[in-house]
Amino acid sequence: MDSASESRRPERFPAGWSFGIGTLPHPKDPIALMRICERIIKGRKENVLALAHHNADLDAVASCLIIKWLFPWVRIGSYKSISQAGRMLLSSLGESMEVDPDTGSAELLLIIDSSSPSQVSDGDISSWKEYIVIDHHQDNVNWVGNVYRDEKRSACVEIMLQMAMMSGMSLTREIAIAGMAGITADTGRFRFAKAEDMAIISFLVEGSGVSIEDVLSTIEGDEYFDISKKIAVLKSLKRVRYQRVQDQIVATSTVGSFESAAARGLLVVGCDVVFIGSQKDSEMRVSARAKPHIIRAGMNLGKFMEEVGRMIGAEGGGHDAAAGLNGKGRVDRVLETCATEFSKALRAALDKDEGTMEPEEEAQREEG
Ligand SMILES: [Mn+2]
Repeated sequence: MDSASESRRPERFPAGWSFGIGTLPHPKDPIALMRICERIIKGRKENVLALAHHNADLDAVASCLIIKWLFPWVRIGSYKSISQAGRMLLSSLGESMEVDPDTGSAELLLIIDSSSPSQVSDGDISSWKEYIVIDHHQDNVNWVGNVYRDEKRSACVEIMLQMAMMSGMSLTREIAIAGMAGITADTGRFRFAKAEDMAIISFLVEGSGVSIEDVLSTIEGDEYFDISKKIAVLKSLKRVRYQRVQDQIVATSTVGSFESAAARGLLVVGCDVVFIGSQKDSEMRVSARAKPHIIRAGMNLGKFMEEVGRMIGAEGGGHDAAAGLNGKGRVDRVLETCATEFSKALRAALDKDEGTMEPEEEAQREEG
């Protein structure tokens, strides 16, 4: 889309923005957010760096981009790596982002979408001169100092949109695409979206002329064109092993890479909980995903993976429906432990719901 879409901008957003129902929700703390904008503006002759978390996802990349468009002197970067989807968004917008930028030289760091120092550093931030955290995670309690946290926002990029509006920047096609990409990703493609998120999307679509398809094709393009990802998902289907717990399927499989794409694939075809492993020499890694009804039954994958990690001497943790584990060892054994222990716990949780005991289900196999 080009200037043609500009002319479609509705007149009721003469400045391109407005706070309120159907547009942008009011900032949690407008004064604090304005102060952050002022601090960045004061730093226009300084070395200012917006830093996103390890393997920066769409929300983190989109948030950094909006900051950069708002305040062009801000450098943007990501700790260690940028996710595949994040890289696709960058290339589709003709933008780039530094990987592992030098943080010691920055006079001001803006920490984006990161709930703890370990997500943006090796844990030692003593060389940082000044930093401001802008985040939306509920568990963001690990920072000391200047933190702007709005846990009501489904995506960090929604806070950046509020900053853009406050700063008087007009809504551009690029801002709309970045905003929609961040929200689409962090709401699980709208599965967990709240009315406010949909109102923001609606506002962005109406105000910019960008379509949802423009955004989805940008962020889903890898599913059409990344042949190694497609093959990884197919291999994970071929290698699946599963056990039944009442009416639920607990599955494991292995891939060489693209664990999360494989996990998503297995959930789509009918598994309720999946553990996807990969092995590189003596290092193993497991990604776990569960459907929402498993969480509602009282299960928490983050806590579960943390416990398994403790049992086998590995690092585990994450969120309730998406978690991971990594360390040394044989991934097939770890997957077996995950499936057996999770099934046991799930059975107990479901029995508690039902008040009855089901007979043990035998593990079933389907090996390709
Ligand atoms: Mn986020």
